[in-house]
Amino acid sequence: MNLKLRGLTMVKRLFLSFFIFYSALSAYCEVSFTGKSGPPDAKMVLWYRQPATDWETEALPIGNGRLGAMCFGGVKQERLQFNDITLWTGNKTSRGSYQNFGDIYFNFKGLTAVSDYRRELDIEEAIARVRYNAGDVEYYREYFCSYPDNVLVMYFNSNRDGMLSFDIRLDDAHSETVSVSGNRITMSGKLTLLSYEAQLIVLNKGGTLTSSSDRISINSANEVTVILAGGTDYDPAALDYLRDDNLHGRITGQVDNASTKTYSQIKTDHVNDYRSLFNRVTLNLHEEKPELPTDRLLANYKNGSYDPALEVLYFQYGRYLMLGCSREGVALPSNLQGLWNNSNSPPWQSDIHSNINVQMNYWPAEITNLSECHLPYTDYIYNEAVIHTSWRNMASSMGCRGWTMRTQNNIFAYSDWNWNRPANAWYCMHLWQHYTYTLDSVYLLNKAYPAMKSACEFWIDRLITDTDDKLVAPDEWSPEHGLWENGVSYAQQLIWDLFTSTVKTCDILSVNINFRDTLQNLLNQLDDGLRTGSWGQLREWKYTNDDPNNTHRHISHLMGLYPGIQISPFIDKTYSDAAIISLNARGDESTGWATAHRINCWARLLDGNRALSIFRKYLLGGMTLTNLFDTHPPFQIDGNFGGTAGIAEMLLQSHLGFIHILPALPSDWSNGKVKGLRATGNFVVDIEWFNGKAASIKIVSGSGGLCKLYYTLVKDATVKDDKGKTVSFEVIGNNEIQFNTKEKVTYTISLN
Ligand code: FUC
Repeated sequence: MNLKLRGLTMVKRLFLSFFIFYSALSAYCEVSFTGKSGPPDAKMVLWYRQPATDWETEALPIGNGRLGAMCFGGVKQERLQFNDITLWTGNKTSRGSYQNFGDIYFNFKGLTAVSDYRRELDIEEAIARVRYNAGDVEYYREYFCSYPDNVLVMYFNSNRDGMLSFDIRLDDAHSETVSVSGNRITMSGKLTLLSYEAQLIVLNKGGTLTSSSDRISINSANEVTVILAGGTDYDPAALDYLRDDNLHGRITGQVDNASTKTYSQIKTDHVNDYRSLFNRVTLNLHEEKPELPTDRLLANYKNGSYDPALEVLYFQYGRYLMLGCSREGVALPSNLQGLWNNSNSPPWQSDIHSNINVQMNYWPAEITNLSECHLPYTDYIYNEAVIHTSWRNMASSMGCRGWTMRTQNNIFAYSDWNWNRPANAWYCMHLWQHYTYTLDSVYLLNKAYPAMKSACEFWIDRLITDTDDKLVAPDEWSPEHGLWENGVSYAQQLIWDLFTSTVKTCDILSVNINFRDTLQNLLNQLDDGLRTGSWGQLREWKYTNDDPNNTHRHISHLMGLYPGIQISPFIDKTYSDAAIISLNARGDESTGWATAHRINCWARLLDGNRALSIFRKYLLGGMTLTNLFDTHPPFQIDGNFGGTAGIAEMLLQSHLGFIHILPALPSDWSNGKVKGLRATGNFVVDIEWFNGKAASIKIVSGSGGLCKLYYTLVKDATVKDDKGKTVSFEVIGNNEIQFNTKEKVTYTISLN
């Protein structure tokens, strides 16, 4: 009896599981897929032979620095989930979280079988595409977020007239009312503080357009363009964070303006704008264009088939993502997910996380020649440190001038979780770095220096004299583990960096000489956070002993190695050797961003093979999803940016004031060419190398001035200007020369 019952239950269970499985697949299986599409024409492209079913791992991101979307490429139903980087709940007194904006759904009529399906993300043009055949009709779509027009554009076409029939719906992620009027769908609502609105407009050529209460229907059109604008009333510089304008009027204007242009005009303007930044850098590792779709390429890579084509694509994808979530004019840095988020309660609120994550998002900005993309972060720092009061109030709550913060931060300067006081110095590293690459002294004076000076004042008031007579930051932490104590290496190294760069700033600007001298005196007495320990390691704490078996993801005591400038084999091998011991003990395997930090550290230690092996095994080959998003897990974009920076750092370094060519070239990349990387001093550098040796170097001088160049036996090189005239140089050593440059002149250095 019992057995019989159990038997029946099992049959029922089997039936039920089959039913659930079948229902889950039915959305996908309603359409049959046949044929195998070949690769797209573009070289820098992610492509797949099936639609995305999962947002996090498969959908493809597009963005213009403020507005972004994730594209699924469904055949029966297309979905674009979209975001605006300012759409947050919370306010000045509550954390809130970064929000999903909504979804745009397209339901296609009458399609049951398609062949040669392909969806792609062309990162040469920043356009996502979908194409397939149904019967004898070829369908194609294009999606992009235009920076010049500030809209999301979705375009549908086919090779025969009258073949496009579908419904369009707009879903608000906050279930507010959506209204349809003619060819326009509008949604709007209010969160804790901010109001938001999105509008889309549908423009069809041929066929008919009808609308009902919740959708717009297109029947038998030849071509359809859908334009969406969305935004909030957030203003990063206003004291109440609210923009004093008519949100509805602004969004209406954006959609209307864009819809006066033809699709091809909007697209041309978008592509020209995007290319003017993206095309500055090319990397060539003698790779061949892959015949395999990106998911297959990645699966093979994870099994040890290290195709350099995927490595180059990953490098450029980091630059693409930077352009997608951080563009000039938006004074908000990219968050933990850049700007792509499908949840109203995302992990860590998808916040501005101050103890490595937001900084890592900007590691590739200068070196990969996207300096303008650094500005949303530097503007944000200026606004919060100088204009607003929250960060300054946190400092004054400790009896200090200046500004500081905690670890988790929303876009209204609300800050919570553990104190991260030294983040002020780390943020200032970015302010200073932007200057060292651009030599923009107006920016240095007006934007960087006020925030840097104020951060110094915080530490002037906060530092105490330790038992060894050194100045230390009291009661600090090494993110994110261990005890709170005085003189933690993380804090000391960052304060050293802040004081050092601020002294240089005063010298460059010839301002506040007394303040400069005070800082210099403090610097002389400051504990610089560098000391070796009993097992040869670089100590993480001044008092607590380091555990050689500690494999924590954070390596906060190596700030001075990367991204800082304090630890280098060129400066003092005692500390760079100790850093090697610490890094070995921590291990290569970690979470997404943490592997990226290790890659950059090994590059700074001039060990390209180690850097590449971590990249291959643990970042690209470990913590990378099918859509090439980095996973912590879950998806967190910092690792993408850290990975891109790491590759650049293997090919060029200039943080010590000289341009070091191929400082950490891995032996597996023995032949290659990189064009357009940037060095400090406002130089742009191209390098071509064969058999592991640089053959020719081109340097464009952006501002004139002395160019110091470091490379094996560079003393035997010849240097010519762009008229072919030999340029004389001074030999500093076998491997280092220096020569004067003129603004906008290109120098060619030939090595024997
Ligand atoms: C840092 C890390 C965590 C996570 C969080 C968003 O605090 O330690 O692992 O990445 O940021």
